[in-house]
Amino acid sequence: MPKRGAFIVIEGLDRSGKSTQAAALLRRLQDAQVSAKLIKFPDRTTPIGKMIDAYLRSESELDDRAIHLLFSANRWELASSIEATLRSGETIICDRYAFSGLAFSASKVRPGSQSYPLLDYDWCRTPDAGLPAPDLTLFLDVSTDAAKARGGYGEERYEREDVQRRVRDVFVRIGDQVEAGGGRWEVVDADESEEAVRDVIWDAAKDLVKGVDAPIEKLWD
Ligand code: 2DT
Ligand code: MG
Repeated sequence: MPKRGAFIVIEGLDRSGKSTQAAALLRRLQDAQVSAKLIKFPDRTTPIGKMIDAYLRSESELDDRAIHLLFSANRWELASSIEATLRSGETIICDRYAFSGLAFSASKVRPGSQSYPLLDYDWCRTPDAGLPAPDLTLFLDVSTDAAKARGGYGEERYEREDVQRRVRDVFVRIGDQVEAGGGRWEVVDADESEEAVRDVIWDAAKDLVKGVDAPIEKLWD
């Protein structure tokens, strides 16, 4: 049987260099004649994605559970196309995925509280269960200081230091859970230079991108 493509997810906080690194990995794969494509969540181009975009730009208000489910639905819209692409032998690099969905929602706190969760962690995890699972997740871990030195956060919802700190804590928990379930979760020190991070990512991905024999796993199975 021919090998399928690898499903590689890049996760991290804002200003961690995810998009830059995802693009760099794609170029490197293309240079190596590996068939690959880059996708990104949220995919703001679909009808659901447009609702997400308006929410992130604070042009609309949505119930916290409703927006969580929309982010998940935005992945489910593309789930079968992700599987088809992988089966065709093409590798996918994915800029954010269900782990962002879980980290950003489960890190929300009740109004007036700094630590009391608004949504239950397992409730947040459930809607994404069954999506194609990544073969490798690279978590780009950036410190608050480095993020600031990179020009700081933007104008969108969640682009605030207190939010980012809480999101990071949930990402650490998620990484432990992915590994406990047999998945591959690599923490990459994203305070390092762009070139250094690029090399670490290549080292982690280079065997996988030769193709994968194992079937596509389901997330949180
Ligand atoms: P970008 O800046 O990468 O476009 O992300 N987010 C993302 C969620 O809250 N839930 C999700 O499921 C996903 C994929 C992270 C926009 C923001 O959306 C957040 C940052
Ligand atoms: Mg952003």
